[in-house]
Amino acid sequence: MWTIIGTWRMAKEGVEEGAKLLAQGSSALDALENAVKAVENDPYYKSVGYGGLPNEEKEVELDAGFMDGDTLGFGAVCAIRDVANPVSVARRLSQENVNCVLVGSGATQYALNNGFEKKDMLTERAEEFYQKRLEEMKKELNAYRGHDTVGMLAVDAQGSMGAATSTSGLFMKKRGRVGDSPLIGSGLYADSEVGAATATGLGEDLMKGCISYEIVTLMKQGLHPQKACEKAVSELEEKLKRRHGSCSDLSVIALNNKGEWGCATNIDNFAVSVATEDGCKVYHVVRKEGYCEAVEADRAWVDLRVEE
Ligand code: SD4
Repeated sequence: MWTIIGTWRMAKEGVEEGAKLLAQGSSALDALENAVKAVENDPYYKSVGYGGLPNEEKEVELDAGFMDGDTLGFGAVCAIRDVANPVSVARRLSQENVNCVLVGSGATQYALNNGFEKKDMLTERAEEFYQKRLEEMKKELNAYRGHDTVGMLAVDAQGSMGAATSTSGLFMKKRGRVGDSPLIGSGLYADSEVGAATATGLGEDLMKGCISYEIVTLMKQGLHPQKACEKAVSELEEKLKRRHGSCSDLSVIALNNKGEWGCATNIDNFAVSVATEDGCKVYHVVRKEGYCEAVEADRAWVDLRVEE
């Protein structure tokens, strides 16, 4: 038994690649790194890796996190520039005992010193979006519209688990801004004795609930991943509305060490990509009264490669 699951439609090709590896007996960690790399390398997706949208200075600053659910080893890079695969750097850092989280030029320097590929991550297409948004912003449109993170979770045939994230964060963010995605407990968490979780949405709000750690804790208390996701999202949304005055997009997925998975959201267009021995499927996450339902997406929609 093995399972790999990722946030959004954009995870699909990566999830399929991870699934191939898991089927051949690879570790969850190898499957995750390769799966996330596939999304990072695809210039079509504007919120992860190559082709990701830049900050307000037109620089592509990327965040990635990686967690080994067996050892609890954790590594992350924040606001890294000019490196092809931030997730691979995060994985390497998860094997270190100190200096596991590196930011900005320090993260880039570490990556290049350790043989990771240097790459200008700004594509022509991303630059066009940037120029267009500059024009739109003159009319005072919200700069932050359009942001997704790929977060993936896997359990392998040995029962080992991991979690990995990668994102360009918010479009038009301030230089140096870091979201939840590379932060342990907020953007991701994995514990092979229980399960793993990862989040996507507005980092500033997801962080307020340390939502990935919260979901793993709920699973540890015996909740099914689906119930744990629903409870964590609805409680954080309620708490933020009541005490902070507002709550933005919160979407999460979780997987336990039995291969059971769950997903929840407070928005209308969240989707998840899941692969098991039975194949790979993409689901829309549909909000119902008090719960969320994963409804399989039709083939035509999947083939459109919608960027949610
Ligand atoms: C961030 N959580 O940087 C990320 C962005 C994201 O869907 O996931 N958007 O705040």
